[in-house]
Amino acid sequence: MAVGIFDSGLGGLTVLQAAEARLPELPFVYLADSAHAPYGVRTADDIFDLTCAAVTRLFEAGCNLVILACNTASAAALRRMQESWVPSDKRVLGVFVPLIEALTERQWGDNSPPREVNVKHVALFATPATVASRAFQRELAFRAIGVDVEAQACGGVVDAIEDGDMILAEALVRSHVEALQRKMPEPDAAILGCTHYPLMQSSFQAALGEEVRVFSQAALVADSLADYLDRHPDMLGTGERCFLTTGDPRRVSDRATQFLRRQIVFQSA
Ligand code: NHL
Repeated sequence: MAVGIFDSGLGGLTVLQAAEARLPELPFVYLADSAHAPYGVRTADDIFDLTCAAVTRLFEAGCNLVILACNTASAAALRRMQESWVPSDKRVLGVFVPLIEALTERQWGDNSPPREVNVKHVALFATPATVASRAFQRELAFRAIGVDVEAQACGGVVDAIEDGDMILAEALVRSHVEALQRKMPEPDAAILGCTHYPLMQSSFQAALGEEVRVFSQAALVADSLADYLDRHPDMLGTGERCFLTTGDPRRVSDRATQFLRRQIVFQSA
């Protein structure tokens, strides 16, 4: 049995790379819904339908555990899927809980009541759909009290990164950080809540200032996955590794090979 890793595109490969560093033997199936990306500007219903279709494909490929590496899918679809859709012998996990556990210094799966934590002012940078869902604030409220969250939808940043225009991406990051600072002058932590933003981590850090702690998902999600598999070894077996896409496999393989700087071959989902 392999672990399924889902993203709307290739940004989730950063999570896969961190998971492989942590668990070198991990069998996985990575699915990129390239035909329907970007998700970040879609409606919640649309994101729910697309994510269910993609996760169904990963179940069919033999995955009993699926990680939504996509923040937008985690924000707009995960809770609804868990409540009404995921079969009882399967698990679907998202990226927000690991981020929030790190932010609030909680152990994995600590379900004790919400309590006061060290961070008070948190800036969230994400896609418009993630910001509109308010999923981050809802998940945080289950775990912490007295934390003020200001969310900034970072329009244009993913498109600039996808186009390889890093100068534009950096200028946009600066302007989104300034917009956030007008609402919250002194955040003590910042969450990079989108698969693509870790690529701009140093620009976010520079614009926010060195004293702001910046959390980004790849390593945190990989640590949570390793913890989860320690506790549920039955979820893991042997299996192959493969990359699937709903888009054009040749084009997606070329982009992925550039992105990870190693040969990646996608097959048609
Ligand atoms: C993913 C794929 C794209 C393909 C072409 C243009 C822009 C793209 C933007 C993204 C970003 C992605 C999304 O689907 O919006 C971000 C999402 N994975 C997230 O919120 O983590």
